[in-house]
Order: sequence, then C-alpha cells, then structure tokens
Amino acid sequence: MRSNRVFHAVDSHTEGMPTRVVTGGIGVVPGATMFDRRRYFMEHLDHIRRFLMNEPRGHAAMSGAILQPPTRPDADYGVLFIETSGCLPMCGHGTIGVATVLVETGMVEVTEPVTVIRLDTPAGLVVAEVRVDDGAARSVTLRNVPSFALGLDRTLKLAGWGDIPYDLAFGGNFYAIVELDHLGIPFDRAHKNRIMDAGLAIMAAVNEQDRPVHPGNPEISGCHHVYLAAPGSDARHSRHAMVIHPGMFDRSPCGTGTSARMAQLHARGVLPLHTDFDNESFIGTHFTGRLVEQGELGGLTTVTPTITGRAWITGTAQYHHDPDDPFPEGFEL
Ligand code: PYC
Repeated sequence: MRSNRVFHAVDSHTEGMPTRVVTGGIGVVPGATMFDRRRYFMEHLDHIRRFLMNEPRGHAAMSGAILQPPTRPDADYGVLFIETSGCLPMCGHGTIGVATVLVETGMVEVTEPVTVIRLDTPAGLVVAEVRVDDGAARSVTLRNVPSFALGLDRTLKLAGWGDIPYDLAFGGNFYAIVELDHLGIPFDRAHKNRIMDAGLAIMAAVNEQDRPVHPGNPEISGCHHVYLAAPGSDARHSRHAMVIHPGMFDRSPCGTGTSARMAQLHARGVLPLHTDFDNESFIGTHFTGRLVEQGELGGLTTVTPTITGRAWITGTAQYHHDPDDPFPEGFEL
C-alpha cells in the first residue's frame, strides 16, 4: 500500500444521513474563530473536503464533520461541517453524529445518564446533551443557534410552475419552505425525480429573485436547502422532502431545517414555545424539536430550538491518498 496522506475517520449515520467524523490527518486549521477557520478551509483546503466527500470515497449525499481543537475556552471541540456542496456554518444531523461518536469512542469523559458536550461551530456555540445508558449514546439533544423567519408569504416566479408561494427561514442555514400541494406533486418516493427538479428550480429562483442574507453576518447568505412540506403537515407533525444543493435529499429530518421550520411555524403563530414538534424525513425517520427561548436580532424575532435525534456508528476508517490515484479530489457524477 502506498500513500502520501492518510485521514482517520469514524463513520456514522444520524436517522439515515451519514456523518463521516474526521478525527485525524488534517491538523489545526488556521483561524481565531471557527467561522475564520471555515473561511480558511474553503479558500485553501477545499481539496480535502472533495477528497473525503466525493466519489469514490464518498457519494452524492455524503456529509461529514472535521474535529478541531476549540477556539473558545468554554467548548470541548471545534467542528467544521463538510458535505459534497461545500462547508455549512451549522449542521444538526452532523452535530448528533459528532456527539455520538465522541461519547462512544471515549473521546470525551462520559457520564451517565447525561454527558454534556460543548461544540464550537462556525455558527456559534452548540451544546449537545447525550443521553447515555450502559456506555451507549441513546439520543442527542442539541441546543441550536437562534433561528428566525426572514419572510412569510413571498411569491416566486418559477418557470414552468407559475407563481409559487413560499416562506424563508433560517435555522443555521437558510431554507425556502414550500407546500408540495402548490407544485401538484405527490409526496411519494416514486416521484422523487420530479420533487428534486422542483426543489432545485426553487433554490435557483430564490437565489436569483430573493437571495437571503443573515442580518448578523452577511457572509452567511444564499439558499441551498428547500423544505417541501407534505400535504397534511401541521405545527405538531410535519413530513417533508428536503432538497439540498447540488442535488440530493437529506435522509435525516435535517436539524437546521427542523429549526427553520419551527421558526416559520412560530412566526405564523401556530407553534408556541415549549411544545414538541415532530419532523419526519423523506425516508420516515424523526427528530423532535422544541423552541425554548425567544430573542431579537436585527429587528427580527428569533427562537432558540432544541433538536433531539439518534445516531449510530457504522465503521472506522483510514482514507489513504495514493500518489498515483487519478482522482485525488474524487469526482461527482
Ligand atoms: O441536519 O442540519 C442538518 C443538515 C443540513 C444539511 C444536511 N443536514
């Protein structure tokens, strides 16, 4: 075996969605904060993301998290979230995967029945409470960053579909939220190609006609996620298909998407604080969300969500770079 670089990883899935937790091989990314490190990584080290996420080592729906020393004294680990489309400021399913891996590999001191892990993410401090029973991480509840509805009842001009009503909300990433009924497509995996085409068309139209910008950090902008709500969804239980740039479905119920959906429902006056919200993914897996605090940012009402979900370790791996490999950065098909 010949290799001139090796990355160590613990692979996991959170309610169906992979998180490749990179535990070694990268070193400390320069930057005073995790947001600075994310920027540095995107500008100088993005080939590592492509190596780890793209085929043949990953796949079109691959997702991961790079562990780092924290940049703040109140955190246990720093995290950079990576996927095939780039580096996210925050990722809910990824946080649940990271917390599960840290507990089950003993990379943090484990206490039962709850181990608290403080993660320094590009979007801010995220605290994860892991319910541990007999050494096993049974579920993770994370307290996400403040979330908000940026706009309700907006209209998109969508070629081939006409005028489509949508809401825009933030839950760590920006989400366009659209009722599938308005597109006339059944909520059925047999129609996944039509759902994907519609989601990508909505994403492109939002970025062209109404590109969202975070009021507290203009470097967080653009819409890469579209939440297509199934008929019959309400403020207690919502089923959806989540279309993610450049063209995949979230397999999990999407932590930042659940947060954005709850912020939207709260802004609509139908989801009060301290009320359970069940968000169901396209493959039928669940996160439970709750809004626990209200605040204000740039004139907008914010809500702080907690998200509870489960993850499982699927393997441990070393990913080698053979100097003769014709695909040192993988490929997308
Ligand atoms: O769980 O927040 C999430 C997420 C974002 C993209 C894929 N999953």
